Amino acid sequence: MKEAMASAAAAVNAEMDRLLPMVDGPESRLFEAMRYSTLAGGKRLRPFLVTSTARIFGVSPSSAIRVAASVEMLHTYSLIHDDLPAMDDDDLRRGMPTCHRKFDEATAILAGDALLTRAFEILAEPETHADPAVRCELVLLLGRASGAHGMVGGQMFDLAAKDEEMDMHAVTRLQQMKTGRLIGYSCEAGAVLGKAPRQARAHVQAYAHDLGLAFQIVDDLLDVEGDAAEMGKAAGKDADAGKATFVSLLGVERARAQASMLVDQAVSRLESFDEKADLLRDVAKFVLERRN
Ligand code: GRG
Repeated sequence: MKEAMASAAAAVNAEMDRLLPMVDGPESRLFEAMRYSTLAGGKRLRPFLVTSTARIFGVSPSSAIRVAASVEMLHTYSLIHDDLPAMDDDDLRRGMPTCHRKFDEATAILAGDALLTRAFEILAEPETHADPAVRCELVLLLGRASGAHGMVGGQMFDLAAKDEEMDMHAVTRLQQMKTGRLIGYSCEAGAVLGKAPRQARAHVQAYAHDLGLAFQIVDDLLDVEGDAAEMGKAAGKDADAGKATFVSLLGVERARAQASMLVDQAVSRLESFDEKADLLRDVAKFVLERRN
């Protein structure tokens, strides 16, 4: 699994390098910041989900890798903006100074904006898929997953919820919007590229839903138990901020059991697929065992 993830990460890194060329001129600092944050590392989980799902449906690797690069750019934008002083005010991301620390706040805002925009531009380009209807659907789904009803809405919910009492229902909804929707998109995009039948697509969506929740529970566990050096970012931030999380509501043991149950359930959603879905089965286990 480690090898499969490393080789997929290398492929998506090369594609992002190609899709984000440096330019000369007064705007060169913007490109430097975009490349700094995007090529800085990270698990490349979302790209892996795109290419692994695309594999089930026989999608050409050149299409899948562009969609994988696009979602990683959008994810990187969210991390850059999340780290800003107006949000989480973090100094470290992926083991390196955050974008605004390395450059400056204005450059970091613009780098995030430009990565977000580039992500949609890539989807709309003809090289992504020969069928314009497929490209259009990818744009629509990414907009829904990442916008006010998805990730950005989830971030607003998170900011509004600080110092508020939250129950399991509220925390689940918040995390589903903030993190789950983009993970869901990453899986669904592979099915859209392969024009998967409705039933197969529903199985992939169900898998992604469970995986997204398990991912977030593990994220909450790592915030409590993880090692900052291994994670490349600060730990203990949720407790410091007095945030309600799956761990604060369930406790460590029940949260771990819940994540494990969700991963088993995610894998069971793939029953109707053959061995081509093995990477998705294996990555679900990786999500449970990850240390960063
Ligand atoms: C600022 C518009 C805006 C949105 C921010 C996703 C998000 C919303 C903020 C990220 C903050 C955070 C730590 C969320 C918890 C889960 C998460 C998305 C972690 C980071 O994703 P990983 O673990 O990171 O996949 P790498 O570095 O491996 O890509």
